[in-house]
Amino acid sequence: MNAQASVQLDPMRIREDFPILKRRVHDGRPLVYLDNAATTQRPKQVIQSIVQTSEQHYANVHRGIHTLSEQSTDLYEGAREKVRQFINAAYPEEVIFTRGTTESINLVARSWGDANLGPEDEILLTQMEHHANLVPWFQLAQRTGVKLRFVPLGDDGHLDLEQLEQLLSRRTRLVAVTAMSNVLGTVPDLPRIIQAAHDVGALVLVDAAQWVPHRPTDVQAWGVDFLAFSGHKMLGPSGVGVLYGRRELLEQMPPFLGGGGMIRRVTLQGFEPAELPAKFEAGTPPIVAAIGLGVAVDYLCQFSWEAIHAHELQLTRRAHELLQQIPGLRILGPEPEQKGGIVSFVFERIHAHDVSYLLDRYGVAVRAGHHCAMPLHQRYGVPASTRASFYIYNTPEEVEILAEALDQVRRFFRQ
Ligand code: 7TS
Repeated sequence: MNAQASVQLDPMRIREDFPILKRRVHDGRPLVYLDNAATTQRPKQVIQSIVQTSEQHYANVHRGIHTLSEQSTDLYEGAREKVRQFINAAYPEEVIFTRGTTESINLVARSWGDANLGPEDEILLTQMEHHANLVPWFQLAQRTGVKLRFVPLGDDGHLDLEQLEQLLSRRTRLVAVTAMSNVLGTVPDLPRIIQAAHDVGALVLVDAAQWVPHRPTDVQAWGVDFLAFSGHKMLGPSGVGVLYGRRELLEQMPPFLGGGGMIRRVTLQGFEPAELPAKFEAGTPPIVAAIGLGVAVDYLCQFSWEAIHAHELQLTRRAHELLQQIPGLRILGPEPEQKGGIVSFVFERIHAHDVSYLLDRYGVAVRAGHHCAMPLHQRYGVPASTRASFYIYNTPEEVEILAEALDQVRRFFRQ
């Protein structure tokens, strides 16, 4: 992180780097992009990297002994090193490039889970997980008989950590938890969870899809065993993500996908897997996207985490202040100080899809539905919610446009 980085973000200057934010939608209305928890936009530095790699350096990696292949391999491995520093992993081979958070979690479930777990074992999850951190474990349970347990959410949108401590036992082999809820924005007390899990000998997987783009990540300081995140939620390209795993664990785990690139030797009798990280990167990887992710990391590193957090908190506070004044609107989850830049809400008698459809007419892009967290919505007795989520390029004026548009939606449905 740049020690000289200014303490305050200047979203107007940042917006200059994002060509898409100049777009207009519906009768020339300026785009108000508040769907950042789904995916973020890319700065021109990342877009240029995609173009430049494609125009100048593109070839397959780790294969050809020719100039372009060496250049693309250097750029690809350079991106791995940038990601290593970004999350403070001890070794570059602990950074596995995947297609995204979903694939990273499936990799752990298939590889570590299938090899190590059985009917006597338990995995502890929470009621606020994204389906990407639920379904792979359900599938693992179907294959191996492992039992799943769930930490409940309180009415306030926080995890019940006393319950968590009671649910932990010597049978618990893994605790898999999100670092930030994609619906409520809730930030659980990870140090306490990691400590409690390790105390009973369980490993910890952190779903950091919503965390890594917004807050500092230090896998060594946390002592986390696995961490998963996606490039497209942190200004990078889609189609690339990361699985961080502690080296000793990854070394012991069998490969997930088989094919080219992940082997040392193949005969007609079988195969020997390659060393890390190649063992987990079968087939041609997302070369251009991974290099673009490295550029997104560089881009983010020009800001301090304090400045990013302060900016998102300012927007979230303003959103709470304005939205709470709208009759019939209820915000789900914790207060702004206790969560990330995510504001999900329900409107009495108006379906989230209608809200989102009408907001779009005002140029405002939000997400509506269950946000791939159906059990969380079941917990609060609502089928769906509408979600506004903020990032470094959003402005207080955009939050005001959201609030005004929501008031129009309310009036429209009152008629
Ligand atoms: N985990 C969390 C906490 C997420 O928010 C998401 C994506 C994923 C995992 C899956 O990431 P992917 O890159 O593999 O798709 N969340 C959302 C969302 O909230 N709206 O669209 C995607």
